[in-house]
Amino acid sequence: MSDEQTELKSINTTCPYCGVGCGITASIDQAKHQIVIQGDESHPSNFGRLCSKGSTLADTIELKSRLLEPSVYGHDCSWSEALDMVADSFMSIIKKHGPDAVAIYGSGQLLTEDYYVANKLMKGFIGSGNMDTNSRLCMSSAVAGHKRAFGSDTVPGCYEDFEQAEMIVLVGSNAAWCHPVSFQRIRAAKESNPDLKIVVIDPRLTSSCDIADLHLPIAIGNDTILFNGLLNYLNQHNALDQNYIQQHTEGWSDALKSAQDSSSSTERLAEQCKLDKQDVELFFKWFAGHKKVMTLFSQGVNQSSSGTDKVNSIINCHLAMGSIGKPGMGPFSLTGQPNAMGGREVGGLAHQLAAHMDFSNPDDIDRVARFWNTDHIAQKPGYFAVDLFDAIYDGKVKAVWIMGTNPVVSMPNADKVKQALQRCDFVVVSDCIAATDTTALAHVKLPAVGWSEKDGTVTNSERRISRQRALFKPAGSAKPDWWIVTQVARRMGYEEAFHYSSNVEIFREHAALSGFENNPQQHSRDFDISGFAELNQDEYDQLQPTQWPVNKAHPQGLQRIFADYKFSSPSGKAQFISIKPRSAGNLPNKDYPLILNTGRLRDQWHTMTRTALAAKLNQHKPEPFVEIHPVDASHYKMVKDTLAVIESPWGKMIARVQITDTQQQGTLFVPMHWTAQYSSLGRMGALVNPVVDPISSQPESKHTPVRIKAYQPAWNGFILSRHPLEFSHPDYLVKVKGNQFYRYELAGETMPVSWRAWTKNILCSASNETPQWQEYTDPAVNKYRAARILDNQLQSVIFVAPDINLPERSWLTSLFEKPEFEKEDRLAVLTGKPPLGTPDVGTIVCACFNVGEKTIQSAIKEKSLKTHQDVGQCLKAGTNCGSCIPEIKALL
Ligand SMILES: Nc1nc2c(c(=O)[nH]1)N[C@H]1C(S)=C(S)[C@@H](COP(=O)(O)OP(=O)(O)OC[C@H]3O[C@@H](n4cnc5c(=O)[nH]c(N)nc54)[C@H](O)[C@@H]3O)O[C@H]1N2
Ligand SMILES: Nc1nc2c(c(=O)[nH]1)N[C@H]1C(S)=C(S)[C@@H](COP(=O)(O)OP(=O)(O)OC[C@H]3O[C@@H](n4cnc5c(=O)[nH]c(N)nc54)[C@H](O)[C@@H]3O)O[C@H]1N2
Ligand code: SF4
Ligand SMILES: [Mo]
Repeated sequence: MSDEQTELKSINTTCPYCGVGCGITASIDQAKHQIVIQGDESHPSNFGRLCSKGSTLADTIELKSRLLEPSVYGHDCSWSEALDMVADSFMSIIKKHGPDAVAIYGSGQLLTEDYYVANKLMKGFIGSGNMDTNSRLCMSSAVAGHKRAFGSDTVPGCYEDFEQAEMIVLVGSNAAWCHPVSFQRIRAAKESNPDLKIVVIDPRLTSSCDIADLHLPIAIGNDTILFNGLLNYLNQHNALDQNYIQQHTEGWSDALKSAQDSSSSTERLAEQCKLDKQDVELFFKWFAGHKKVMTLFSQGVNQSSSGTDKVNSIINCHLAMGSIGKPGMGPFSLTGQPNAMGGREVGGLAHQLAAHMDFSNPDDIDRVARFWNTDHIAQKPGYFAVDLFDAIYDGKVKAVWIMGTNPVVSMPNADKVKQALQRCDFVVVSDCIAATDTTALAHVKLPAVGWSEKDGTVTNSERRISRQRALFKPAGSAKPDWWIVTQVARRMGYEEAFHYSSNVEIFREHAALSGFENNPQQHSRDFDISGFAELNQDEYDQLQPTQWPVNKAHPQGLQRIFADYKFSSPSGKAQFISIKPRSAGNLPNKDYPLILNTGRLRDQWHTMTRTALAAKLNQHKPEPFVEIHPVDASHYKMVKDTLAVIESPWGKMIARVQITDTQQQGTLFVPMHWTAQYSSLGRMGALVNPVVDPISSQPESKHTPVRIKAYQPAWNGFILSRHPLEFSHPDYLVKVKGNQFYRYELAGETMPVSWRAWTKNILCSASNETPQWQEYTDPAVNKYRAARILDNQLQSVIFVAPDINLPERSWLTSLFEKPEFEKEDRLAVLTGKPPLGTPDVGTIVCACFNVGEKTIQSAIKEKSLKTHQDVGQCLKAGTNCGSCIPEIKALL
């Protein structure tokens, strides 16, 4: 180590993004406030691997974008002012209108400790069930399905099952992009065991199909028909485990009858699901022919008005084959958020109470009330997310506290949600980021510590509790969410119940509640971590990743639940559920003939508040887009790379057209990520219908009737600038942070009178310097280009044209990384074409190593590369997280 190098401190923590729950080893340079991120090789959920998002976490740690000070009605203030304001306003509304006039809307991105106290405050002490969470939009169908089948919300299996399985079915999951480290684990399992069968059931041909032996592009919403058909097939082909069915389950004959009623023949089924009959038969044959089958499911299942039924139709098939509770098999719900599971444990959903107890059981209410020592406990469920925002809109709920979620973007019918908050008497938002679509509507903003400062626990998809540890001191005046909640609770008069001085005290209490009057012999509540109830600070700090339950019977935790085939239902048996398939809530019609599907991209996290800060993550898909099948594209006169307006009865958005046969005819796909912070019209939540599942109340985010038409602006253009720019929106604007530049994609309905004046106003207004100015105008064809150079460095370029005939951005953006602006660049910049011999990398494919499409293409050609491994060896592309491998393969 050289003299300048300071000693690095190494801390193990957990990734704050998806439910895979990867362990991270962070090497910290406290003095420079810098970290180096690596996968934690000892963490059993990832063994050292990270995906593009986890690997770039260091790039998201910046002060500029952070919410640093509390504020009340737009004015920064002290913590005590802000906390008093929240407590007083809540109390006065409760006094006037009762406890149900206030609500908390939380998130699977809160730590368990944060979540626990928020839930305890609302349900235990304010005395209302009005604490719901964004998990209502994410996991609630899985929760309801588990509860119906097992009597408890329990994920039976674990990641180790991937290696033991003979067949893995991915239903409504694009794990390649959304659970990349688990996906790579499955890929590796397949590589070492080519007999492992992989089936992907998804209306789109996604990157996850890269390792699939069979892809079933099911028509959106029809999974219950398919799995009912499978149940029927298993029965007809003697693939049942009669013994298991008889001894450990109930409801078989009714479930079978429903399945028989709904799937008269494979032809009919294939027709309904718009699948190939042979493909369906092959899937059924494989499922019936393998003992160790795992079915991994995610939002294509949960986010549906039949979401809960979809879950149970899957579980039914596993129960019929006796494949639950044994290694290498079973239904497996992939959780979305880092602490989606922890939120379910504390009871964060409005129908839940705490620690896997809920309002449906009066004994639970009594038990929790005694444990919390309160006589104020809520007696009934509160509003579920969609109803909650309707109740706010209608003035029934007059104060809401939103923590760790961005509902103005992520809720269905999001324009109404925005109006609801605009009409609400009192809106409090706790966030770590200053400018979000939701903080924009807050009366009180409370700065929460973000990842790298937060400290506590999260639980991943396989029930594994891991520690997130603080790497740095809080930024500005930011405070932990648990601290903020307890301070408000104390001000509301609940000093004693919220007298915590550290997070470990909260964790201990949560652990104790999970074991309170919980008899493991009777399987009364699977969620039992009473083994942690006595943890001291040091043990908490050293806590190793552990799968619950953790109790006397399983002091080290437990990999698989239900191995004894004892379930948590009153009879101790698992329940078959009779499934009668239903169609989606709103079907396409004459005015809205297409179906809109929504979902995720590889490199962005939800509403982009953090991932958009990492330049590397913005290169793969820089702009909101809509995917459309070639036949629909020609029918609706869509041209590649132009803009389109998509409208539903609820709202509209504008997105860039991508024509692809990975999309089914009659359907469109848009990513869920863009917000008003990064795009003027890319907030897709505005379109999404507020239909919910009748059992889980989870919104149907994957199926909204829409129409599409070309957006025909008078001009198109883009600006690249070394510094962020402020300008009043043209009609279409998308902002992208790059490495040492900002990119603005633009379009407008009217031409400015003078392009020169318009441009100078935007690019030069903030500075009084006299830059060198290069420009080129062709008024005859309405083209304009200009470059602004200062101290021999490119400051900004603008290109405008009446059509989309504009230069590629990749070479131009590389000029911002150059220390000196060279002579040939100077000449080339206005043509937008690199000087001869300059490499142009093209669109970034590998975000981890920043390798572009054109670089890969030319290496393939020049070096005759044959496989993705060859490309990896030559360029490193695809060798870290592996999520770009499908794209590399496509280039090959
Ligand atoms: N990169 C990235 N990763 C993430 C996230 C992120 O924002 N970015 N978010 C995390 C969170 S919170 C979640 S919940 C998970 C979500 O993870 P996933 O559920 O895998 O992600 P989605 O893209 O929402 O949807 C998955 C697929 O469902 C398909 N689908 C739509 N309708 C149907 C249907 O009716 N049937 C079937 N079988 N499939 C259908 C869609 O075409 C889509 O490809 O991802 C987590 N991981
Ligand atoms: N159409 C459509 N809509 C969807 C989906 C879909 O597939 N399609 N998916 C749904 C699903 S599964 C989900 S999970 C939701 C996600 O939707 P959201 O929860 O709205 O999305 P995020 O961007 O994750 O919002 C998290 C917010 O919390 C902040 N934050 C991060 N860490 C902390 C913290 O520690 N404390 C506090 N106080 N704040 C923090 C972030 O800056 C951000 O503003 O979207 C849902 N909406
Ligand atoms: S797969 Fe990626 S996003 Fe998910 S936990 Fe691991 S590193 Fe984080
Ligand atoms: Mo989610």
